[in-house]
Amino acid sequence: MRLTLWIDCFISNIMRKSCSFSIFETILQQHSKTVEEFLGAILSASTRNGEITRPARLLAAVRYGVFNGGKRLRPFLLMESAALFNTKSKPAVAVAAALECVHCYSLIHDDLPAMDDDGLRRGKPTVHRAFDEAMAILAGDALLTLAFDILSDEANGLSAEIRSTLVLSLARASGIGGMVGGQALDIAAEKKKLDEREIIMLQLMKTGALLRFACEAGAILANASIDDCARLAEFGKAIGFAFQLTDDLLDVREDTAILGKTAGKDVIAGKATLVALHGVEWISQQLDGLIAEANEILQPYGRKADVLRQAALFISHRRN
Ligand code: GRG
Repeated sequence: MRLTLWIDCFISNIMRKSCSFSIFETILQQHSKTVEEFLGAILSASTRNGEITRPARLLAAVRYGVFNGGKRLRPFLLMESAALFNTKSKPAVAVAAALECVHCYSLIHDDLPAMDDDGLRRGKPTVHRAFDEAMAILAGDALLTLAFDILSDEANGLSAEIRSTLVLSLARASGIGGMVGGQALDIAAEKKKLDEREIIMLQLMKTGALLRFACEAGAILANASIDDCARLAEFGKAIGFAFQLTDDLLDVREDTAILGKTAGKDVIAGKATLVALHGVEWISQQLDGLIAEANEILQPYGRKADVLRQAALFISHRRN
């Protein structure tokens, strides 16, 4: 192992035990507030040009599924990736809000009886429990559609070319060969034991694709070079994998009250996860390697990328 990687692993091990994420947490909260304000305005009862009316119960279900205490990690990653390239914040907020719409839709649909059948999300009753199944399906559909509305709207201040690149990238990340495809593989995995390669593929798609998009999109909207876009995509891929490994760990380690969603579901469903396959210690080592990799990818950006470095650490130490 290269010396720098070894040092990174060593530091991340120490930080794992004693780390405080104060700068990261402050900026996470600031970005979260900005994105929630944007979403609050766009999810008001007022119609937008071309709409007819917004049914009150549907709007209430959508708002319930969005404003229920999410960490807003994807918007944060997107806005901080964009900030590396000194871009204006207005377009980044809009694109971040669009991404959060897709994320919230995925959680609402994931909780449905036909999918994970979960009653708890972010510590509160899931949308289909608080409203009903039909409303939860429609709320998810409305959010997915709204995401592409926001991305393609010239009001976000981006050029037509960048808007269409973002629309295409988000469609690819969230659709049949991305998040939705990953969910399909996950459902199939209840009946078929997966090997390591198949589990990694599933995770890259189901959870990794949106996290990767978050980082790459920051560079795309800032009109960064092809190399920078590729670098941020690689960073997103590394932390996306770390995010999922931590999620698997949390499922076996934490209880429902801390997670805000039902704990132990993977074990109960007999799902093949990398924790089940290799054990907790192996996961810890992988996480250290991924943090080191993420740090190395960010090297060209120097201290400017410190907040993203902290984010990588947070992702692999989070408790919910
Ligand atoms: C139903 C189309 C469809 C897709 C579902 C992403 C997904 C695919 C399902 C989510 C299931 C799940 C809990 C996956 C683990 C990783 C994950 C996405 C956790 C939730 O993300 P956080 O922790 O959530 O960023 P918050 O609540 O903070 O927004």
